[in-house]
Amino acid sequence: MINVIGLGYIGLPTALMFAKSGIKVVGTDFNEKLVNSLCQGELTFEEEGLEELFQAANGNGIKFTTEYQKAHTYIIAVPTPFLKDSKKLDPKYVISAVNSVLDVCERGAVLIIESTVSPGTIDKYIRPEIEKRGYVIGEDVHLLHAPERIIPGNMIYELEHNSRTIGADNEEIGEKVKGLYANFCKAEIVVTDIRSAEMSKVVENTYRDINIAFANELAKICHTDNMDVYEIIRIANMHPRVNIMQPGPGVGGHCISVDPWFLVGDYPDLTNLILAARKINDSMPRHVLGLIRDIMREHDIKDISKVGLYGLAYKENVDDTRESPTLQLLERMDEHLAFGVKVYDPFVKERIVDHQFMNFEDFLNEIEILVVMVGHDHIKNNMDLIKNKIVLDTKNISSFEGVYKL
Ligand code: SAJ
Repeated sequence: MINVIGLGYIGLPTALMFAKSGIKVVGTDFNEKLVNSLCQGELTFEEEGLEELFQAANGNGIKFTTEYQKAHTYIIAVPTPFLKDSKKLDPKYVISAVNSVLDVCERGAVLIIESTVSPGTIDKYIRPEIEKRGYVIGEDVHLLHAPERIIPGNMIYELEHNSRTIGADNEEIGEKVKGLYANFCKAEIVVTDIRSAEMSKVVENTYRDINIAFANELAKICHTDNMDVYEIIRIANMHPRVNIMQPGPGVGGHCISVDPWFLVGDYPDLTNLILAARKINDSMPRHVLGLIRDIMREHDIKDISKVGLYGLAYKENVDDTRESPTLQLLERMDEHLAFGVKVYDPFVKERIVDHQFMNFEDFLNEIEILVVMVGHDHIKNNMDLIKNKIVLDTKNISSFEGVYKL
């Protein structure tokens, strides 16, 4: 039996995949409301293919509870909050989950940490927690790190098709856990040591952050001299060894905008490029604000409440708003300017900011300038409704006459 700890964006789909493949699974989360919803057959977030997977797992008897289970294998997928001031990871939830597992687990239990952690976290914080109880790692408890790699919006596909990394202290246990994941993962599974697994995960996200920062810097250069950054990237990418990503209003989410800081924090003298990329991406909401001001000036619009931001999620077709560029933009707007700016996101059903609309048409009726911050399919399918607005499209999803871009 596998006890999956943490039933959020990563833990839940992972638990469901194991259950679908026929393994007995119990999912544990300390959030009672979440557990109750799952027990009643209700999902708590949207994701392509999740509903079908949920039904298949329920059919195979998956259980959800707030209690830790006596099990042989544990997968820990709890949040790893980012401390904004120190730019460091806070391992408190992982530590607490490990301790709760140790309270109930069988001797020889396998403890797999899937949460992304900064390189060195497992040696520094997790091993000591286990050892201080008198357990011998590798005998009483096996400790592994199998960082998740799936992308919100395509999680279910990627769970099956992305390669995985298993960090283990020895090859034998690494191979065993590889066999476990092979129940649903059809791609290559690499066994390595724990530190390399921690580091490679953070490196992957840092690479993406740097690539996006390059695109964003190009957008700023092109804007200055009236060049079309999208056309330039499109042409450059036709070169067989060039693959530049797309500029945008900023980099959000809990991964790409967070993980590079772990390297900057631990190696401040060696991370000039990584830090520069972070700063460029973090500067984008301010850049968008500058563009909004220019457009207001050009059209002689003085009232910021005539501006509407479309999209609160951190990217297209998800409801996750963590570190979202729109929230960053709202934070950066000085209070006078922010007063009254309108916001709408079809995926975000709870009111989380002032002047947030729940209905698209009501939102459109109130504004003159529409700023596309997120390229949800919803707006792509409603282009006709926005054509009579002044549109600043930061996601390059439209092609009609007069639209402003980055
Ligand atoms: N973005 C751009 N331009 C692009 C692509 C993305 O500005 O060309 C922006 C998005 O709009 C968003 C941010 O970057 O605000 C991050 O989105 P994303 O789609 O690049 O990545 P995440 O954060 O959803 O997921 C990433 C993935 N990592 C990599 O692709 C290397 C995913 O595979 C990881 O599992 C995930 O981080 C994680 O949990 O670490």
